[in-house]
Amino acid sequence: MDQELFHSGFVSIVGRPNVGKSTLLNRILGQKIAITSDKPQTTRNRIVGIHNFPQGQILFIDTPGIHKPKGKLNRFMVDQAVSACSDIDLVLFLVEADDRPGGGDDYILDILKKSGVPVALIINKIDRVEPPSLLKLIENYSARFDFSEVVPISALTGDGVDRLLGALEPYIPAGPRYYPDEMITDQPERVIVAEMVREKVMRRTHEELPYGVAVQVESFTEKPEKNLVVIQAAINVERDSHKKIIVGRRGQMIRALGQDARKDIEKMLGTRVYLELFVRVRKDWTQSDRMLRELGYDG
Ligand SMILES: Nc1nc2c(ncn2[C@@H]2O[C@H](COP(=O)(O)OP(=O)(O)OP(=O)(O)O)[C@@H](O)[C@H]2O)c(=O)[nH]1
Ligand SMILES: [Mg+2]
Repeated sequence: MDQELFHSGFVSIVGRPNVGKSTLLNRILGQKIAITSDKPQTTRNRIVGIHNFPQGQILFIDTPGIHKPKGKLNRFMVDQAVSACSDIDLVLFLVEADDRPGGGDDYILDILKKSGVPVALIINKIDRVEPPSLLKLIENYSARFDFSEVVPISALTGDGVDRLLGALEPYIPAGPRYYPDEMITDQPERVIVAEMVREKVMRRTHEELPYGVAVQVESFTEKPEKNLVVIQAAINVERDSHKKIIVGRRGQMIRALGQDARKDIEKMLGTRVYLELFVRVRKDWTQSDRMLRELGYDG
């Protein structure tokens, strides 16, 4: 990279649900801005993470996993991801080291072929496999697409991530600083707070419930003299029966969710946090254009 010039570029992180895209973004930034869970379809919006280095800036775009969408919310999610596959400098196509290429990958690779952008194959979760099995996997994927780079990593342990950053350099053209260098994401604090609450719901609930949850921060009051932020957030669910589960017996579940979320939020904000959660039923909101819009899923 030319040392005289500033370089900047956009790099999307794309792949099937649950392959570790958001974990990778957090690992690159060294800070948690994107939520993660062991359930597919955790991420719903595009999230920009800003990676600064002395001579440049890379804008990484975390995207929802690309899948066959059923329903309006899922269609929104997939649109978010697909739109991050063009007009950028490089795509990181993430796959799992202990999986094999399938129809879901072919679907994404077709989109990438049409967009014509360079694509790096990033084989994630190498902590789960023995190295020889990677060769076969690389061969299988390489037969399907002409990848510009192939980089094995573990987003969880950080193994290979510095090498990945080095491999990206040639794809980052000369360009301006898009964001001030103290900024780490385009997401407002309130949005990340809401996402952190949703993450705890994703992690503690099962079946269809987590997929019908949307969180809104209703108030966010800073009390600098007390080194405290007071936050009220609503957990929106689709049904009365889901509300019961989120509240839990004698309020046990909602208390646990609040405690988990508060720890993450305190870490992010660097202050003490008083977090008040409540649950609201918005019947079948994932199917209503109006309610999707109100909850921030409106393209
Ligand atoms: N063993 C292992 N697990 C990983 C690694 N990277 C991510 N995971 C786990 O994989 C699961 C999914 O991670 P996410 O980062 O939420 O995946 P995602 O691709 O963003 O998923 P969606 O947002 O649903 O598309 C989580 O349980 C992670 O802890 C890795 O390198 N090794
Ligand atoms: Mg994600």
